[in-house]
Amino acid sequence: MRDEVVSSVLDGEVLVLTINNPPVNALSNAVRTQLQAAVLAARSEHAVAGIVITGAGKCFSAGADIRELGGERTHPWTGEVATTIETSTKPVVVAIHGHALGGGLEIALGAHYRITEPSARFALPEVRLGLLPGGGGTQRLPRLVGAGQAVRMMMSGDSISAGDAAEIGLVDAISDKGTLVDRAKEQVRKMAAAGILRRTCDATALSDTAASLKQVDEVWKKLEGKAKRQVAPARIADAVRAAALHSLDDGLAVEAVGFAECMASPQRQGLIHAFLAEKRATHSPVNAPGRDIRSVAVIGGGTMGSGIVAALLNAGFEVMMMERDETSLAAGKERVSAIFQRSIKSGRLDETGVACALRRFAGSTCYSDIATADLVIEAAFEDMNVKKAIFSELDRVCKQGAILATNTSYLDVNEIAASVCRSSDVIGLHFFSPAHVMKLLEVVAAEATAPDVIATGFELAKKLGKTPVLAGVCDGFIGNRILYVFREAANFLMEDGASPYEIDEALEEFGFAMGPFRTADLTGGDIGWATRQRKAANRDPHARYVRIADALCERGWFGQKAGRGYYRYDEPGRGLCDPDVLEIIERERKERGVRARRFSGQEIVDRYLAAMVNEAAKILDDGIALRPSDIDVTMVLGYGFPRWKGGPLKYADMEGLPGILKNIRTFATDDPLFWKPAPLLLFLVEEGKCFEDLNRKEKKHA
Ligand code: 3H9
Repeated sequence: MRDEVVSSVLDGEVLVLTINNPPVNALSNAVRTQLQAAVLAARSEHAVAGIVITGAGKCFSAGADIRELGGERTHPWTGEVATTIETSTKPVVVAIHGHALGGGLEIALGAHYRITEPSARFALPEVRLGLLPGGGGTQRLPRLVGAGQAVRMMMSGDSISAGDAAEIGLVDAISDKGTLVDRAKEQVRKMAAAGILRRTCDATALSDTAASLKQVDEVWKKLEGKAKRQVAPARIADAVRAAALHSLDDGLAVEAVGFAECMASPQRQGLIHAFLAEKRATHSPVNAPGRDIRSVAVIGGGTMGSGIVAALLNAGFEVMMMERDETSLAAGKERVSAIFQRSIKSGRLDETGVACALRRFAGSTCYSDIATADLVIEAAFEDMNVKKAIFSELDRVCKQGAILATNTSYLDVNEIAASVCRSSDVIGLHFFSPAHVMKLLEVVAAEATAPDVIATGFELAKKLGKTPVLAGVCDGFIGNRILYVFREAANFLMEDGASPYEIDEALEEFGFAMGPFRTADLTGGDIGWATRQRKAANRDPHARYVRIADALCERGWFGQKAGRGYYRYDEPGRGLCDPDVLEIIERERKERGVRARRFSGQEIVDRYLAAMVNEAAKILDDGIALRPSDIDVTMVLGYGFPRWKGGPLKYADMEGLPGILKNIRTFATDDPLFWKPAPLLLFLVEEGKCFEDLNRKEKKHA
């Protein structure tokens, strides 16, 4: 017997169809088939006067089953189900709670009346997966709410509240919590008795064609620059223009062509990979419940510390900021306050929300004040002795069972853990700056870290709205270890003949938010300089070392904050190419006896990406990352890797690993030490496998 994923119950003359496909009522093939069959059967069922469609569990429906997308498209499609509902001769009312997303909303748009709980949210987020709403959404939503409103929703993928949905005409009524399905039944009875069918295809929000086309153009013009490398937004604009110009059927045909183009695009593969990779990373890698965390102390009120404080306050924690003296504490508090002021200005928070958050915030200069904290996050200066001194104080004052976390981005968490009497309570929580904005959290498990401490890191990330990635201990963990290597590849390219501007341009053209030299100017050259000095004693004497960055730092050209770096910042803006920098580079080349040669944009991308992929494979070999997709998540969320390419290892799979290995071997003829192929890469190529094969294995932390 096939599984029942749509149940039907007849209540008087109302047929109630309930989608029951946990966890999010995704529209799998079985759901679509059973829903379609039930609505069709009701047509000839005399006992049925009208239909209510609702969802079991936590939401109405999150749309197409993302794991099925990309496989063969099977009938009935979401659009066919929506049309079957729309053309039903008996009224259909949908009752929405939780979420109506993507295909879920498209099904609802096919109905004759939409009623919702006040807390429900609505979105057509397909664009985030490289798709357009292919279940009739591009045609029905604009007919209902107007072209401008519809195209904004579809191009952003953002969700709107029930209140906003009612205001724009997307839903017809908001019911009290708990009475949703009863209200829907009542409504369908009324409509059946009065013989009313309100079909979305007859809605008139597009009746002024010229105005509708203008609205699409206006939204598109605003987004074109941002979306220019992506397929889906342009196809959404085409489909909504078609909705304004043509009949529903003709518009649906344009939608179908656009959808097929999006499905065939590698961007769709990259974006869906990124979505699934994030979901996979979020699962705790240990079989243990986390510890209860209510109050958190943050040591250090600098940029990082204050960002972490803001993130914690936003998530509802009681937070204490610790600083060494009153002046530093006042400065730290000022930074937190500035973050909240910016949130008010941008509309992310209102005055009441900020006041409520700040009531949970306190500061101290005395360790004994944090004795009762459940979690302490040290975000002090990046120096092992400073960290050890702080952890020794924490060891002395903190209550038993408190978790002691360090936000170090490079230092040895095992060494920090070994310096206290409760090593199993120590963990790395590596936030990315600005910590209240960036979604990535590297959860660094030291050798002695207890499983429930790791689980707490994962639970904390979820509460903060961040994506956790488990990392082992090594210099730079996952992200910064790879960063070091691809930055080296960029430095070699620069010394060998490409200008920093050509390198940035090639990589920005590839899709990185910023090239490596623009990024260095933004983050400040002094940090990297200090790291290089720290590592100088242990550097392999045979390893190539490019001195150009040091030469800039010696002149105080630390980047944006100094007004000069690789670029000149004479006035606020993106920075100008600097002939003085090119002269310094030329001088360095001469001193090294390097004859500059030209690199095409493609060669620049090939070297940069090969370095990234090779180091990522070494990280997997070393057991620092649990699976390839975690590395993709890290690079997408933390290092500006273009999401629509999925991440470096998805990119490598799509390019083909043999080609990447061939490139590495070619580059190795100049520098065999740097370009030594990772054993895992050699193995995968030999076996004819790819990184995705390793994602499929269920992984747990050892
Ligand atoms: C679409 O509809 C195309 C149409 O136009 C049709 C064209 C013909 N499918 O996030 P959570 C899983 S495109 C399959 O932790 P939350 C998720 O992976 C689709 N699985 O919970 C996770 O599984 P696991 C457009 C899905 O409460 C579990 O559900 N729709 C789907 O924080 C729980 O998820 C979207 O893009 C799905 N559609 O948030 C919706 N959705 O535990 C994307 C979720 O094994 N989804 N799962 O890792 C979301 O935005 C959030 O998941 C949601 C729940 C808000 C629903």
